[in-house]
Amino acid sequence: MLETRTYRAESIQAALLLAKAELGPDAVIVDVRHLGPRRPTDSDPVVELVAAPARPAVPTVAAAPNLADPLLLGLTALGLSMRLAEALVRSYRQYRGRKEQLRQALAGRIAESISVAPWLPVGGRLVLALVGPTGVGKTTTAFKLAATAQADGFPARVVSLAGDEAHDARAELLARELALPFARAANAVELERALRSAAHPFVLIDTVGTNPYDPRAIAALEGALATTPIVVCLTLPVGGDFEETLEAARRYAPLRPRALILTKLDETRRPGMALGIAERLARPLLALTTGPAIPQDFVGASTPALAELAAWTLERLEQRAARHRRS
Ligand SMILES: Nc1nc2c(ncn2[C@@H]2O[C@H](COP(=O)(O)OP(=O)(O)OP(=O)(O)O)[C@@H](O)[C@H]2O)c(=O)[nH]1
Ligand SMILES: [Mg+2]
Repeated sequence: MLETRTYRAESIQAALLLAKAELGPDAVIVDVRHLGPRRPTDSDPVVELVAAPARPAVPTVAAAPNLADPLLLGLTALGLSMRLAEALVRSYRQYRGRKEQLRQALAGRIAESISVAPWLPVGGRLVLALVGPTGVGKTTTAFKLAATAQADGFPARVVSLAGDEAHDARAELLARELALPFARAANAVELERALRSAAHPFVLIDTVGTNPYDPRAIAALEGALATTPIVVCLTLPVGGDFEETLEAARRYAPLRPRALILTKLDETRRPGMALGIAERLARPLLALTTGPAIPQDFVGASTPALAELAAWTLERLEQRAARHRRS
C-alpha cells in the first residue's frame, strides 16, 4: 500500500512544490483534484495534490506525470483523476492516427474507471425515477428512453410525479404525441397505485425538478419515492462548474441515487467533463443526451461511446496545444 500525503494549494505548481519540499524531488504524484473556481479576492486552495515518497526499488510505482503536459492538464481540468487522465493520454499517444486501435485502447482504460449500465430492461422490470435540478432535461430524457424502449419492443410507461398542473399537462401531451401510456401521481400512494395498475417492463418516473440546496424539497421527494422498488437515477447537465456539479450531486444523497444520466452535452464546449463527472460520482452511467429532439438525441452509455468522447476531447486538446505553441 502506497503511503500518501495530501497537499492543498492555489495551483498545481504550488502544491507540487510543497510535496517536493517534504517528500523530496522524486515524489510520486498519485492524483490531482481541482477543488473549485478561484475567486479574485480569496486565497483558498483550489488544487489538492496527493503524493507519495518515491520508492525506486518498487517497480510498480509509476513515474511522476509531467504536469506541464497540456493533454494531462486538459483532462484533469475536466475532472478526470490523474490516474485515468494519464492512462488515456498514454493510449492516445501510442495509437494516435490508428482509429480503431485508439478507440479500443481508450475503451479499455475507461472500463477500469467508469461503470456503465444498459438501461433497457432486458429480462425483468425496471422502474427508473429521474431526479435532479430543475430544467436539466428529466422529462425530455424520460420520453426519449420510453419511446426508444417501446420502439424496441419493450412496453414502456411514463409516470409524472410532479404534482404540478402545467408540468403534468405538458408531459401528458408528449405522451399522447408519442403514443406512450401515461399516468399522473401526486404522492407516494398514487405512485404505488400507478405502478401496481399496469405491469409494463419499463416505467419512467419523471419527477419534479428539485433545488439541490433545498433539503425539504429533497426530503419530500424521498418520501414520495420511498415505498416501491425504484431505481433512482440522478440526472445532471454537463459543462457547468465541475465542483459545483459534484456538490449538487452530493445533496441528492438522501434519495440514494444508484444510476446517472448526463444531459446537454451539445450545449457545452467541454462535453468531456461527462467522463470526469461519471468517474467521480462512481454511479453506473445509463445515457448521455445530446439535444432536445425526442427520441433521437441521446446515446446509451457504453465504453465505446465514452471512448469516442475521450478521443474527440484529446484531439481538441492537442489542436489547442498546437495553436498555443504556434502563437
Ligand atoms: N440542447 C439540449 N436541450 C435539452 C436536452 N435535454 C433537454 N433539453 C431541453 O431543455 C429544456 C428543459 O427540459 P425538460 O425535459 O423540461 O427539463 P426537466 O428537467 O424536466 O425540467 P423541470 O421539470 O422543470 O425540472 C427543454 O427545452 C428541453 O427541450 C439536451 O440534451 N440538449
Ligand atoms: Mg420536467
